[in-house]
Amino acid sequence: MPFIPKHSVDYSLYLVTGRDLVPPGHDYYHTVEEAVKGGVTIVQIREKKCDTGEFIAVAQKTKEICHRHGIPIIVNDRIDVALAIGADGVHLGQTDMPVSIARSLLPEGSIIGVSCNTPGHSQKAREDGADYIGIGAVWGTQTKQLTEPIIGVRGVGEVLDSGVEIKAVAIGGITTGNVSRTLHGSVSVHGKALEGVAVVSEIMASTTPQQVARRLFEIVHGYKLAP
Ligand code: TZP
Ligand code: MG
Repeated sequence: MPFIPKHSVDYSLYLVTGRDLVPPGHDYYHTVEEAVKGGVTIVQIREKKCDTGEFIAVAQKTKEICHRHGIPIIVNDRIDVALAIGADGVHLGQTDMPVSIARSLLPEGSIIGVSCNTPGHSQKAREDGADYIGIGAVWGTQTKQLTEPIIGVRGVGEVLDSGVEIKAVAIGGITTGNVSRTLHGSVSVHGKALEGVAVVSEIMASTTPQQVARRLFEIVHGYKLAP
């Protein structure tokens, strides 16, 4: 059974890790902990360049930080790693394991998120029983080699509408400078809004991750109180 009950998960500020982005002289675990102290509400561990043993070791230590602060940890792509460390859930791309199979393998109560880029994706994620969706890329990003077009805030609104009951975060190029525009501009024609934003480099590459996370959280929180 995951540590964090899924009904209580707050998607306001979703940190996706990027170990290689941490500035020289700064420590990855310290960056994550500082960001959590600043207001990150959920963490996804994303490792594209290491072997399974290292992934598990880094994920385990990252989980300990998250759980010490009472927030969930989600593993990108790898169900086996999620099971190995007792994560709260997994995040799946469009070409990863189908939601139904992931659900059957993971403990009851696990969180499953899906990356969505089109209204068809979010409709399917909802039908498949995903818990949340990540929509993007909303802006240009250096962090990931994109295989799909950048969809902008208008595109995010369209994807939001089709997956209407699922909680959603936007991802891709989100910074303290554009987070407000991202939230306001993404509201769909039917009034569906984002639950939060997911960021990688704005926090991971910062020399002051706690301050950056706090600023992002304040903006998201302010928006949710008075949209
Ligand atoms: N999926 C879509 S864009 C992206 C992912 C994982 C990377 C976002 O990184 P950043 O640094 O917040 O632009
Ligand atoms: Mg993937």
